[in-house]
Amino acid sequence: MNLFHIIYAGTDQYLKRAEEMVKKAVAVKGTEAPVRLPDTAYALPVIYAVTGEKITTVGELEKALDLARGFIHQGRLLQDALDAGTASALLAEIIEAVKYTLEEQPYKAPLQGHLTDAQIRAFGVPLVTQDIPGVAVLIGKCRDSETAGKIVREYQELGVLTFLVGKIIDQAVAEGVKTGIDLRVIPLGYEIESVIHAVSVAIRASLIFGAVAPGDFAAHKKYTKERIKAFVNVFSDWDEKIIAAGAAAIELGFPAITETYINEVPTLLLHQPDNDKVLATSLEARNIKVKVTKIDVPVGVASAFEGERIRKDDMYAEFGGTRTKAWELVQMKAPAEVEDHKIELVGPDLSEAGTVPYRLPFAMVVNVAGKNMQPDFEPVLERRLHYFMNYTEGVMHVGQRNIVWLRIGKEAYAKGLRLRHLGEVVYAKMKDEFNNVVDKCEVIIYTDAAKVAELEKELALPRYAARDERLASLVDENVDTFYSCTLCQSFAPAHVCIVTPERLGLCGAVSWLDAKATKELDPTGACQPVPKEGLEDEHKGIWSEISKAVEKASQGAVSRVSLYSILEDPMTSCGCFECICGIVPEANGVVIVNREYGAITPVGMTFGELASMTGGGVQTPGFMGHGWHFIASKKFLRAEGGIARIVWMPKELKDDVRERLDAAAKELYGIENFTDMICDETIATETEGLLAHLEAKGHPALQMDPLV
Ligand code: SF4
Ligand code: NI
Ligand code: CU1
Repeated sequence: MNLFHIIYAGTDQYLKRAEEMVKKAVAVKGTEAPVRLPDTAYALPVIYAVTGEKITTVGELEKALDLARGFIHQGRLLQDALDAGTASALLAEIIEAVKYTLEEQPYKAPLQGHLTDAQIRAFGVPLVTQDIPGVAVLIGKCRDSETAGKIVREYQELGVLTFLVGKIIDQAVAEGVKTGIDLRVIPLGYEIESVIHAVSVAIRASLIFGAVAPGDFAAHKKYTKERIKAFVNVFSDWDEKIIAAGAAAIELGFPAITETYINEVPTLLLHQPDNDKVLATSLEARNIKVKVTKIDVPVGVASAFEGERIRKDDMYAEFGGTRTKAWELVQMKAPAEVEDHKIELVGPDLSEAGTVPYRLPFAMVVNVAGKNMQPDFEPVLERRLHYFMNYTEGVMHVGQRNIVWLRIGKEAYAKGLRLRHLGEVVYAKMKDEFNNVVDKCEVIIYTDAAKVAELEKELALPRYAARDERLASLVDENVDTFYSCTLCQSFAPAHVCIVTPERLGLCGAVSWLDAKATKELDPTGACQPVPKEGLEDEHKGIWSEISKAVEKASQGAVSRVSLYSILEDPMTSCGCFECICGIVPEANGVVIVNREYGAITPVGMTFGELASMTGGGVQTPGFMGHGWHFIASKKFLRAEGGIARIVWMPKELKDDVRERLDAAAKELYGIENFTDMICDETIATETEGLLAHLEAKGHPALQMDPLV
């Protein structure tokens, strides 16, 4: 069988359909109508990355067709099948874009179709921490549903981000596989063209995190091949279009593994007829190593279950929320006081429920000991409890400290889950993730109402208070060491975060204490101490030793950093920031937008568009990615006048930061209720309305020195 001919036959089919779709779009919408995939700043991202052309109107789709024809032509001349693969990708994107142009939402749940920039950015942290060790694209129809369910579930339990295309979607759903972006199993669509939405994720990673220039296709291919550990599995029968799509994947460096024999190309196109081995073959082809800790519990434990929700009707038991007391605490103890792997329950277990849902008070006390353990690490370990319990299938955990809210599903109870198992999970994960710090660990769970209340008063509350005191004293002035974090360099090769007590990493996941603990866990790892020496400008946050550390860690890409400025040598961004801040010259201030907010802002851009102005470890004065927690800091934009420059934020973000922001504004400027002076989308999303609000409220930014 001639692979070249198969691929070209597939490409011709894409071309024919794309031509028809464009014709239809012109007839229905006219050439001037906008053509746009939702919530991306990169137009039709694959076409943009490959050719540098931003296709924005229906009329321009003709040009896009020509670009694809160019690849077909070139491939025929050069006898290069991969060019046909690239053409197929461009054509599939045209077809999908027309679907979104003709119809507001062409994909209905559980189908996902196109992913937004914000959704891709949110994958940043789990990708760098290897929580997501790889990306699988499963195409076609398995020989039976049982096999499909088993394979998809196996990927899910390893945390692999799994995209489904074709009949395998129904098969997986029929087997009870839980799907959705939060659960890392994403059904894209039934038609093969929908596979482009997975390609688009990889390509946008290259644009967003890699800061690779649009049009530099060679550099994009290098990026996807080296940094995105993706691969394709084709099940059962294939057709020409599937193989052409496979060629596109191979061109990006993603191997394709097929169940039916087509042909074999070493390391790129592999044949694996045994369904039981497809996972191992795939991981090996991409050199993906997964760490599995076997935990003796009757349900799955995997990071992919973190996003699982337990609805009221599916709930077997509930702790905390508003109905009962629930709290958790990790405390350091002397080695002699901790009995390793002791799991104890004080009070009734789930099986003693009279009625369902069973509501009980809850407390979890985790005692740890180790020679490298420090009291400063207690909150770092404690915050992980949320994740460990959430990773447990059928368990939902919200909150922390004494505002914990826990739900356990009926299905999990039926499978045999009991409270002791939560202790097992926490024990195993603590020992695994903090192996260098935790030598011994014991877990005691209380459901006895009197005990829960008594220990909260005597043990937990004083401990929280002592920690709060320590945290309040943790300001940049009071430490002599900051930390660099280079975790995101696996995706954004030149990016370095400098983490200080008041400025946490832009991902929001790495505080100064986290960085300190990470250094202890992995002395030569991603977080390294940087001495706060060589003061150049205290107000703007410039130290020569810190600039030097950034220069070294960024391999010379950035040589000077000012920690408290957005205009002068600002800190770089990788792309996974929680919030983006950008200046509005008209209002003499800045807007801040969180990733969850999808609509337009007064600078005329959405989160995604603002976010696309910076990233990939490049310094972009006027734009700054940052963590949510940094907003109310006295160091936020201090060089430009501080938090008084904030003129607009989405309502939800305002409400989240209000308490701390108001307190900071009162202390810095003597202003009461500062957050109310800040505009939001319920008041205005254009500059006139914004200015009117600022004037009516007497917002301080209007009186400040010109920002630019
Ligand atoms: Fe990435 Fe910075 Fe977060 Fe480290 S602190 S994980 S480099 S965003
Ligand atoms: Ni869960
Ligand atoms: Cu990042």
